[in-house]
Amino acid sequence: MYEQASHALLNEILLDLKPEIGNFRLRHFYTRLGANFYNIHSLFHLLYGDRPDFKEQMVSLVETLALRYIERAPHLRKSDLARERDYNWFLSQKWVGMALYCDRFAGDLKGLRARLPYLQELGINLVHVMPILDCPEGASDGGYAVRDFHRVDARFGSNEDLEALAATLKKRDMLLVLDVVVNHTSDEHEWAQRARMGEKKYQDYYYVFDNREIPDAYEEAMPEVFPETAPENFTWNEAMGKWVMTVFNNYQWDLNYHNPAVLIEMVDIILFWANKGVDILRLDAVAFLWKKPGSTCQNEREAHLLLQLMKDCCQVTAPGVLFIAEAIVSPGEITKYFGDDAIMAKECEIAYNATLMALLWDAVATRNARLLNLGVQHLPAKLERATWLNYVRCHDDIGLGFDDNDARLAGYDPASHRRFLIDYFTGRFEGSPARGLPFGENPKTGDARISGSLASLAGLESALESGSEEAIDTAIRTIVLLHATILSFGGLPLFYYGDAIGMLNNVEYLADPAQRDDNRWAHRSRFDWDQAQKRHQPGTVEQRIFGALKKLIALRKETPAFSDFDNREVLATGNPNLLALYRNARPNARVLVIGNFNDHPQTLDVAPLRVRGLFQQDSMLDLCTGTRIALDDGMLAIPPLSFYWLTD
Ligand code: OTU
Repeated sequence: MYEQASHALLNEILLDLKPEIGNFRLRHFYTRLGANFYNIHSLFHLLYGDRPDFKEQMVSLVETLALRYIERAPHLRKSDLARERDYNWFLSQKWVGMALYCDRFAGDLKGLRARLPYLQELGINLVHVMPILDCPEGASDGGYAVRDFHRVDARFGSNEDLEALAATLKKRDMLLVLDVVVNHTSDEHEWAQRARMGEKKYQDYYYVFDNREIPDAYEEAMPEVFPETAPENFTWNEAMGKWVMTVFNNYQWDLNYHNPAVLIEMVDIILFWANKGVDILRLDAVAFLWKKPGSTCQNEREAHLLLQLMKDCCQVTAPGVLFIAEAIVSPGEITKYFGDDAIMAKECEIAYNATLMALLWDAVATRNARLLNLGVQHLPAKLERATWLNYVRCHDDIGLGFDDNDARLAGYDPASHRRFLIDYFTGRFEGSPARGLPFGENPKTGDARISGSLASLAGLESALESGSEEAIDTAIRTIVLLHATILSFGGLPLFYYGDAIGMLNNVEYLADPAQRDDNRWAHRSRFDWDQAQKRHQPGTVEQRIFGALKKLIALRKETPAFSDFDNREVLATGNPNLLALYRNARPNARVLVIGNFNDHPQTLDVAPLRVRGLFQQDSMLDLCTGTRIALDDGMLAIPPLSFYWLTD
């Protein structure tokens, strides 16, 4: 695409826009459109250039951007400008997040507003409210089967309640994260209903086929996401008399982005929520956006082009709004969702660090950090203005998505090691204290994933049952160590509601027909406010966990070395039980993070670290305890399942 041709087209489009658009003062809009148009046009052309209605579709896209810009409230435009100026604002160590279900945590959106003091007490200043858009009654995949993208589900409140929440959060310097489910809709969405009624326009919004010919071709290479509950990737729709692609559950219809109208609708939806005051949008299942027979239909180049396009469009209308990529894929693929320089432009500023999450659980099960060290060392470099969303636990199952080569380097056979981890966390492994559940077991491939709450996986449930003080202590240490790692790693730490008070698995879901086949509900319990009260009673499990995490969060926020400016180095320690991270900010602000993942005390020979200027004296200050940790004959001792944040 030539820049000149691009400019000429922009001028034509501007003349074609609806007259009401011209009447507004669109100064920043035009500047931003000018700056991004070449990319937008090129990407749109790559995807849709061979269509006869290409230009009309371009006009419709630009119109969408303009209309949503006109609607954007003055205070949001102001925040856009401020964030454009301070464009690395989200890399700061000051942000600490939590993901929660507003109903399960606080009843509804109004209730959530009333519960903000709990989050603030812990130090949380970024809230990911799990899906709240209108969904059918009954099974809706935890809100990921959306019926109306423009409306908050009445069960949680109204759009006004959400705006009120956004305003309250803003006043408290807290950020709001919401989901946009870009890959699919509920089969009760208006588009699906109209498709079912035979409207061709809406059948073209989905992957719809008359017979099995193309579906069969697709199936040859497509894996199954939910093999137990939703095997295969197509569902027969009787009313329509056609097959429709349903990669996730059979009631979740995959949107067809080969159709530009779908992309334009989705850009409009993204901007709609941006205009409601949402700071960050979590784009669900982005790896799946583009389907092509013969491919796995994940991580396709076009999926990246679509995300670049969404980002560039957002830059024009709501540049202060960030995207989180939810791409639970292999380590080498995840970083591409930041935007690969090789293609065209940036994609998502933030991406789930599913690799670190899996590696941390590996360290818990093996009681060593061998694979963790390798995996972290080999984490692909990312763009500068991009950051990891680091988490230990979320609402989904745990997939063991570390790299096979790293597993081999650590001395494991990847398949049997994964088998061991599944056995360990589901309690099938003799002596394992973990109480997880197997999720998505696929006899065809041998794959499986893991459900269960963080505390139950870390051994707290079995420890409390046995009443063994030692086992309880081990579980609590494990929980705190895992969180200490995500807090000091570099990136945005995202806690999961319930984990800060050690909530265990919950079996209530088994009584609900809409949930009982999906054991991810075991770790999506109703938040127990009575249990939470115990966080103020010294000596309780809740207080031991909550108190420790609260302190660590406060320390993180005070420690500039924990911001994410690619200032992390993994140091070789010679001890496979330790993970040592050198967080290098200004010379005197650097921090040496050392975690011991073993249940026995470990020692570290600090001689090799002296070349980095560390341990010039025979002690260093541990930020967590405020005490100086002294060497013993050149050796640093680290107690079982614990960590230091050492500074000069
Ligand atoms: C996402 O999940 C959501 O987080 C899940 O809760 C939804 O069920 C799913 O999308 C469908 O909307 O697509 O890119 O391994 O990690 O389904 C990854 C299971 C996803 C999840 C996977 C994930």
